[in-house]
Amino acid sequence: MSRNVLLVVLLLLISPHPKDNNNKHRAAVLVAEGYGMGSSFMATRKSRRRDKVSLSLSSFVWRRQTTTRPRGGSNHRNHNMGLCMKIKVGIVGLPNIGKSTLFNALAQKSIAQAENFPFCTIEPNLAPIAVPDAHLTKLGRHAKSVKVVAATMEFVDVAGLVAGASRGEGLGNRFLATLRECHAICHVVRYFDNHPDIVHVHGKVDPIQDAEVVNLELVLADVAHIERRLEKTTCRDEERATLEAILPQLQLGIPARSVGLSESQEKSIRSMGLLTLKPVIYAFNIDEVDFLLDREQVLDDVTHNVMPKIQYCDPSRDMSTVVSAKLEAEIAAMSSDPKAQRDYLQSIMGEDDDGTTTRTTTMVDNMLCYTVLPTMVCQLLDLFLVYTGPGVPAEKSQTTKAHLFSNQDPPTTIQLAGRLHGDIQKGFLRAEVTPAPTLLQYDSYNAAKDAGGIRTEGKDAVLSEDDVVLIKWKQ
Ligand SMILES: Nc1nc2c(ncn2[C@@H]2O[C@H](COP(=O)(O)OP(=O)(O)OP(=O)(O)O)[C@@H](O)[C@H]2O)c(=O)[nH]1
Ligand SMILES: [Mg+2]
Repeated sequence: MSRNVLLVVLLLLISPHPKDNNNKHRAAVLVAEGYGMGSSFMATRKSRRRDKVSLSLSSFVWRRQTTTRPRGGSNHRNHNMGLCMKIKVGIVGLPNIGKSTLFNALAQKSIAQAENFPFCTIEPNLAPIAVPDAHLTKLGRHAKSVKVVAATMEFVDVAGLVAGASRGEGLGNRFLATLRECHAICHVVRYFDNHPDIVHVHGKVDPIQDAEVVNLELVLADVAHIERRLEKTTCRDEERATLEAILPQLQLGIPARSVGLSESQEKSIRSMGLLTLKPVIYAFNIDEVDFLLDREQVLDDVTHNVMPKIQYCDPSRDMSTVVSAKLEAEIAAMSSDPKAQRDYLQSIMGEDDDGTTTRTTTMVDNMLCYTVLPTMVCQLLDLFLVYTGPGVPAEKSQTTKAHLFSNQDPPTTIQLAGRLHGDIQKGFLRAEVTPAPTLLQYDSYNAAKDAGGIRTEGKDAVLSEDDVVLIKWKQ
């Protein structure tokens, strides 16, 4: 019996969850998708290490199938980023290229339906994704907090875009309004081409052309949006002049973010939510074996050889990364513990041929989409974190919390107080402020205070990155 057939038979026989009717189908699909050892996918893999990794991947799927644990369900200005506004990132791309799979990997839960047919997603899926944070856990421990609460940004998974979407093709304009509310765009591009059974709407995998189709639709959607706005008599002065300046550029295929608008011009058209004005991260969805073994090489290739060839993008401003949506979603479904995920990935990657491993723990942490993408969004939108909780008497609160702000509109202490609670803002007396690394040098908050490591500020003091803030207020 071939290894493939054996794998299918075993998966079908030892279904861990009698109620899970999808398991049989899923087992067959997984093998068909190339996880089985005898597939042509494997045959094309020459190197021994690659074979080893692929073998680990097939046993990874095996373990995943036998687990009964239930699945849970810059250079850009951001004038539309109010102090209290939740940062939103829209996931776009052609249909059936792994957007929902990536969304599930980001959320670490199976929220969005991800199936092998185009337009699987109709209604947008939303999930808060934690902002990677170097200080929060340490601050929580330092303050003996019972709970730490990470800052989050919301990722929105929408329906796939096809050529003509701006004119209503596919699911058309239905979700463009959702995207207009987003602060940044994560453009997913299919880069894995070793799974012919995963339907491609153009019949072949061509990352450059695929990205261009989507980009062009965003450009055309903006053209139509601007033309409609210019017809209105309420569009006047700087807004009109700015839109009139952008329109011919868009018609040449230049995204609004590359037009070189002044701060005031950008402000004047803020409410339009132009899609091509939003900063973009290209997430190339690569083959799982490449992701595990050649991630840096593929990343280098997409950055230097693919990105510059994509039309209607701006390689000087847009960012790019590689993800392995399927693998990352599967790992998330296996365990929600980042350490277990990391250990598992390290075990799959194993050692190099010379017996050494070049993948440090940090490197593994930094390759997963739930770390990489929110970090890139922070860079693109120039966001930073401040913390509250340390110094607050235990009887009042035992939570250390991170808050996300924009460097282009940094908060004052009184504004932070307002975000915490209206009463705290109303009763504001003063604020104690210290950078997190400074506070962490002392044994406790009081020790830092006694040693003069904490400064006192009034209500108009502007906060900066990593500040730990204690607001003193009267009830
Ligand atoms: N082999 C492989 N398959 C993938 C990968 N990412 C997604 N898929 C598969 O591609 C199919 C489509 O995935 P989805 O996440 O539903 O794609 P989508 O872009 O959300 O599709 P629409 O919602 O229809 O636009 C599913 O069968 C996934 O399992 C990947 O990285 N590798
Ligand atoms: Mg989808």
